[in-house]
Amino acid sequence: MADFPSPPAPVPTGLDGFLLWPELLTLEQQKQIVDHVRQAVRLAPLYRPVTPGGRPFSVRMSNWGPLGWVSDKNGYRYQPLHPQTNQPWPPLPALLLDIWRATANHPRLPDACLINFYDAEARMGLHQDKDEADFSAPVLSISLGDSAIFRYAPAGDGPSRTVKLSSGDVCVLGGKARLARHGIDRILDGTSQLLPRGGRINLTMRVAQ
Ligand code: MD3
Ligand code: FE
Repeated sequence: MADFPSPPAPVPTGLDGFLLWPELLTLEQQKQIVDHVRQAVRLAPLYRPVTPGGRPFSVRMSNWGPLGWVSDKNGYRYQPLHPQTNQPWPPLPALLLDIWRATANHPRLPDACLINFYDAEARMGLHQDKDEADFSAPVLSISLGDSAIFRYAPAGDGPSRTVKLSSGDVCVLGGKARLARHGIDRILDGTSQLLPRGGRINLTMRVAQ
């Protein structure tokens, strides 16, 4: 069931369509989601993709859902199978779908959720999410564990800004923000006790197809 309350007003971000709810998730919900991530990565292990140019990502990844985002020498795409196990990705947990229904304000449910794991040294360069078929659907992001410095800039020209994303924060990137340039400058090591061995998990739900 849609067992997730309506969120309060999001905080201002200076970018139309970038909705941010700091600490929307309770500690209990965060622990539940971490538990789901542990189960997922037992079946669909975190792995380190390489860029089409052959450079390994510093972030390790897995996915939930009928489709998962992958990158290799052939490019970026969504595919139904884990590239190393050749097994389907595990199904999206109901709690995550409930969070989507409560915040995304979109008629479709996500068919993909990328699981990103950052150790203290991992980064993600400025990029746009353009591998999805329909940009009218938003992307929803959940941050867990150590805080991160998130950088974002308008789709075309314009200066970038940064905001700290902390454990339990939820953001929705829709409308004009859907094609915003964005990335992770750095992880703030030791800022959360949620993950016993530290690091940061980011989950991004998407309508891929
Ligand atoms: C802005 N992940 O997986 S989440 C990614 O924290 C990605 O792991 C980052 O960028 C992370 O592609 C940022 C916040 C986010 C997600 C999707 C967006 C910001 C976005 C899509 C459009 C604009
Ligand atoms: Fe992205």
